[in-house]
Amino acid sequence: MLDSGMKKDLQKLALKIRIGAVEEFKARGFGHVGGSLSVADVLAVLYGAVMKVDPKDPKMEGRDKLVCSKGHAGPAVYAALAIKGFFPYEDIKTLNQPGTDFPSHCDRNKTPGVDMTTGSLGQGTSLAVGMAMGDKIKGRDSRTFLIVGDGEIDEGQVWEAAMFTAGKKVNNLVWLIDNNKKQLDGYTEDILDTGDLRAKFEAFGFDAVRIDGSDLDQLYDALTKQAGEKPIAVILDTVKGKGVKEVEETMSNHSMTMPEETYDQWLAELNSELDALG
Ligand SMILES: Cc1ncc(C[n+]2csc(CCOP(=O)(O)OP(=O)(O)O)c2C)c(N)n1
Repeated sequence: MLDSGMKKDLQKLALKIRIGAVEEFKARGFGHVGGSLSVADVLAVLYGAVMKVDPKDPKMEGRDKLVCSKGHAGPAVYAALAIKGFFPYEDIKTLNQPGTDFPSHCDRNKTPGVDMTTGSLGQGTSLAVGMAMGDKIKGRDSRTFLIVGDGEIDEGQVWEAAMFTAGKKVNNLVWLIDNNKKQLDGYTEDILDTGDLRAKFEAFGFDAVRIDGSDLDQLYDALTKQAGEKPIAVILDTVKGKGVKEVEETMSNHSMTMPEETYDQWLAELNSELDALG
């Protein structure tokens, strides 16, 4: 359970991640807004309170790792890493521009602190299992956190990786499903209903839990839980576009192109929430 000081710090961090991502979109004019905003809270808890990382030594042996398999949420990851001090904050505003180290999708060869290249949905899951297994084999005390989209899990590869994670008891890998109910062009339920995700992961042999993915206390408890023999899967009930009212209320909020004034308006809302926290 978070104490009140820590909770406030994480609330602020989540807002700063949202602000960072929106500033990136503003600089580029467009981007994957909805799916970046829905993971801001989990990223805040991971980078603010859970993960063992060193911004001065991004490849530190024994660090915890993040694989954002829904690689289009890169802008939120970059904001979290910038705030953490991996690189100058201003750099993230080169998002998706020629020659940038901040492409629209995560690239481990470009961005310090990004642990795996992703973007082709599904593939990050198998890569994360391999990374976590490698750590186990090497006897490293490190965990890998894997963020997967609820649309992404339509990819068959995801279930192969899930079966392998549970079957081989890769319990230093934590699966985080961003269940924001939407994918690129509609509701996940309409495109291919995922059914009861917790039951599915349990059936595969996970210790699975379903939480409010924007509730910092619930996130902290789930992410700091010591895994037993079974690996942990956390189904995060989230909202696509979370934290910016207009985005939450826009049906088609996967990739958005907005005029500068709109981004400024979103930033004003987020900054006033941040100010209110003191
Ligand atoms: C293999 C593959 N197929 C298609 C795409 C195009 N694509 C990018 S994001 C996306 C939707 C993903 O939905 P979800 O995982 O729910 O992401 P979120 O809603 O959280 O942004 C699709 C189909 C892709 N990147 N990779």
